[in-house]
Amino acid sequence: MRLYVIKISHFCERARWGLDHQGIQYDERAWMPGLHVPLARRLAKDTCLPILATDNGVVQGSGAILTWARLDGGDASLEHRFETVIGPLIREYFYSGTLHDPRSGVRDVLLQGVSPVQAALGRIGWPVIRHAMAAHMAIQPTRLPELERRIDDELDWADTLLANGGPLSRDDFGRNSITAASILAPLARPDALPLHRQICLPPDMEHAFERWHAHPVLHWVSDTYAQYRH
Ligand SMILES: N[C@@H](CCC(=O)N[C@@H](CS)C(=O)NCC(=O)O)C(=O)O
Repeated sequence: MRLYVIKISHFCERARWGLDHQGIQYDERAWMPGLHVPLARRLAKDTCLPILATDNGVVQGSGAILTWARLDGGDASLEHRFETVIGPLIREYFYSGTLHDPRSGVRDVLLQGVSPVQAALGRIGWPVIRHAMAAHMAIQPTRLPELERRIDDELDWADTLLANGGPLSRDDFGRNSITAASILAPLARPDALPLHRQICLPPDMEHAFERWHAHPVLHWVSDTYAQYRH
């Protein structure tokens, strides 16, 4: 079995963690952003990663992969919010602060783990890739304050979710915890995901990270990684 990923993607981490948690063996193949579009289309219906290729066909998308791995117990509204609101929001925030800046190191992080040919193509084609990514996700440094405010709201919501002891509970580790912890991981930067620490963020973003550090849900993410992600 093979899991196709963009290494730093939090959606790919969600699928990877689910498979690991279920004790499913696979090998991982990293693709560079941009080239993943034609490569994914050759395998599956959509251009999205992660894709899991099994003996019986392909499974595309982190939620579908968790379901395929029989990781049940997901709360539909929690998953919907993390998949369609919080996940994309965090991604846009990261790229808005880093894609345009060669000092951020984001290019090298995005090329980690890809084949030497893809890495060479990625370095040569970076101006085009960067441009295409920015256009595809409406990435602009001027959006940072707006995105930061929206992340504030989502972290408040996630704090409340955790405090209420509903689908996200400190005492119950499973699909909901894997979903929330992996999607929020870029903000908590746990030790288990060193790539996130390799990106150099502008000072305004680092200030936001310091502020966010006070959110109980991000402590919970770090604790959950330390306890369950080996
Ligand atoms: N809802 C999907 C989202 C996956 C997603 O957005 N993957 C990104 C990588 S972070 C991707 O493949 N982006 C490229 C594209 O959509 O063409 C999931 O949970 O798997």
